[in-house]
Amino acid sequence: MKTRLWLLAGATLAMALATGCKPKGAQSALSGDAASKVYVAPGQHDEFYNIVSGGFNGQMSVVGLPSGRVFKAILPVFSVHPENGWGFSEETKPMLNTSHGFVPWDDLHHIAISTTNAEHDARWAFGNANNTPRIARVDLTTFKTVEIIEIPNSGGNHSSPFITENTEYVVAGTRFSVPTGDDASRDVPIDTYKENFKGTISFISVDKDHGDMEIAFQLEAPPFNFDLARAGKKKSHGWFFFSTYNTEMAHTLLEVNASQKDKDFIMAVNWKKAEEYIKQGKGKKVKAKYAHNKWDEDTHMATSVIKEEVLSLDPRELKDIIYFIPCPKSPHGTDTDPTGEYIVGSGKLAAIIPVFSFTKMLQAIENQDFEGSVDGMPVLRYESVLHGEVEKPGLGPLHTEFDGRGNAYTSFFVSSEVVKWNIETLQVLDRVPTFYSVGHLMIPGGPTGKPHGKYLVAYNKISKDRYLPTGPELAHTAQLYDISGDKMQLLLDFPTVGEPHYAEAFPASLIKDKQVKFFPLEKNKHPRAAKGINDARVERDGNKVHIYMTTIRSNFRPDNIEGIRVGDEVYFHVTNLEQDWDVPHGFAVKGANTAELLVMPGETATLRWDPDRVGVFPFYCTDFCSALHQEMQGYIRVSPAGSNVPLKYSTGLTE
Ligand code: K7E
Ligand code: CUA
Repeated sequence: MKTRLWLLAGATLAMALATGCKPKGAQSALSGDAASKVYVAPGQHDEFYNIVSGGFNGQMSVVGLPSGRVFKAILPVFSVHPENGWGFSEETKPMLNTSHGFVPWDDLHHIAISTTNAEHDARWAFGNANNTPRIARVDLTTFKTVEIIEIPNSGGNHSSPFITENTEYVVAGTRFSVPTGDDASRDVPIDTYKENFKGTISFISVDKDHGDMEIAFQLEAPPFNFDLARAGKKKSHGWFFFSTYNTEMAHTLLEVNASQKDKDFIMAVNWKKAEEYIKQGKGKKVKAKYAHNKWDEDTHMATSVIKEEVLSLDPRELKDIIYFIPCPKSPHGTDTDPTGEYIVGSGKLAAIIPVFSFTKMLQAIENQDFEGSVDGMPVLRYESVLHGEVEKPGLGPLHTEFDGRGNAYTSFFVSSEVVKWNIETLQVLDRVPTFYSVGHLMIPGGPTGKPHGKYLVAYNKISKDRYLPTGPELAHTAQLYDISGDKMQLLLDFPTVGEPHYAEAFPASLIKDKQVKFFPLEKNKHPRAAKGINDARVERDGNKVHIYMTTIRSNFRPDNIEGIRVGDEVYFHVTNLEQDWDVPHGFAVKGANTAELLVMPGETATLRWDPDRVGVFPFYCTDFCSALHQEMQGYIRVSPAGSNVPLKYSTGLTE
C-alpha cells in the first residue's frame, strides 16, 4: 500500500514536473510605472548587453537590457547560418569539424562571460555544445565564434562551460557517463554500466592574453550524471562545485531509477591540488581523439587540428582532489554566492534548499568528518557542511542567482515562481510568479563576485497565452523584473530566439567602445585575397577555377566571366575592399548548393559553386549597401564540358 501511495504521489509530481503549475492572476502582475523603467528612448543605448543561449538552435543571441531589444538574433556558434555563410563558406567549414566529421548543429545551454578577479571583463563569451561535446569561444569585439574545442570522453556536455574567477579554466563535466579512454571505442553491453562507464570533468585552460583554449587535464569520476557547476571565488577560489544526479548509477528509466536516493551529491573539486599533482608528473596521458578549431582574424580562415591524447588524473589514487557533499534530491543547479562562502544546491525533487558553507567544508575535511566514501573518495557529513536550509521555498528549485546585497533568487519550475531569500538568515523575503515554468534566472553579473543587482530575467520554458499564437509552436519567453527594491516587480515580457537556457549580462560600457569596425585590408593575409581592383582576376587550375573578386560600392570585379565549363569546381574568393563601419557586401549565385556569403569590410570569403548545366547565371549583392545596390550584379557563363570557350573576365570593358 505504501508503495502504491508513493507511486501515486510520484505520478502527480511527475505530472507537475512535466507540465508545470499555472500561477493564478496571470494578467494582474504588472504595475503602472513598469513601461518607463524599460523604455529606452529612440537613439539611446541599453545599459546591459545580455548574451543569451539559443538551446536547440545551437546559437547565441544578443539582447539589450532593460529594453529586451534584440541586436543579433543569431550569432552562429554550433550551427550553420546561411545568412552570413557560417559553415557554408570554405573558410568557416573547419570550425564545425569534430572527430565525427562535420557536425553542423548542436544544443547550446550555457553562457560564461570571461572574468578577472571574479568580475566580468567581457572579453569572451563561452558556450557549450551538449550533444557532440564541444566548447566555443566568441570574441566580444567581433561577435564571432573564434575557437571551438571538442571534449573527448564525454557524452552530453551539460555541466559546461563554467569558469574560474580569472578565467584560468573553463570546465566541462559530462552529463552522461560513457566508456572512456582506451575503452571509448570498446564494444561493451550497456548493463555493464557500473564497471565500464565513467564520468569525466575536463579542465580547459584559457590563455590570459589571447583566450586560446587547451584541455589541461581530465579528472576521472564515478559514473554519475554531472548536471551543472560553479567555480568557487574569492575565499573558495581554487575549488569547483559540480551537481550530480543518478548517483544510483542507473542506465535505464532514470525517471524512476535515478530518483531512489534521498540525497545525491555536490562534488567539490580542489583544482589547485590537481595542478600540484600535474606538476609532480602524476597525470597520465591517455588516448583521446578530438578536434580543435581556431579562427585566424588575419587570414580570415579557420583551421582544424585533430588531437590524439589528454592528460588524465585518477582521484581514486590521487587523494584530496575530490570530496562529496550530500545534497537532496537530484540537484540541478549548484551556485556559489558572490563572497564564495555559500554553495547553494537546488534539488529538483527536494522540499528545501540546502545552503552549504565553504568554511565548514574545509573544517569537515580537516576533521575527517566523513559519513562514507565513493570509490575511496570521502563523503562529507551533510550536517557538518550545512549552513542551513531554506524552508518551504517552493516546488522544483532549479537555479539560483545573487544580487550582491546578500540575497539569493531561486527559480521554481513546478510552482512557476522566483523566490527571493536571504543567504545568511535563510528567510524567504518575496516571491513572484513567472509565466510560465521558469528555468534559469539571470542577474547581470549574478554569477560573479560583483552582481549588478538591478534587474533579473527569468527564462521561461513555456509561454502559453502570453503572445499571439503561432501555430503548434509558441514563442519562448523571458521576463524582466526590477529587483532594486524590497519587492520584485515584473516590468516586461519579451519573446526569445531558440530555447534559451542560461544567459549572462554585463554593463555595455565594458565593450561598446571596443568593437572592431572593419578589418584593415593591409593586414589581410588570406592567400586568395584581391586587395585592390587590379588584383581581380580569374585563374584556371585543371578543373578548378579560382575567381579573385572584389566588392566595393557598387560593383563586383570581375562582373562578366566566361570560359567556365560544366564539371568545373568554381571558387569565388570575394574580398570586400570597403574600409568603413557596417558596409558588408553579400554574394549570391544562382543554383549554389550552399548559401550566400556576407563579407565584412577588409575580409575575404570563399564560396564553392559546382555548375551542373550549361547557361548564363546571374550573381548579385544581397546586402542593401548603397543607392545603387540593385546595380551590384554580374553574370557567369557556363559552357559544355570540354568546350574551348576561352577564359575571359571583365568589368565595364565591353560597353
Ligand atoms: Cu536548461 Cu542549465 Cu541545460 Cu536548467 S539547464 S533550465
Ligand atoms: Cu553591395 Cu549591395
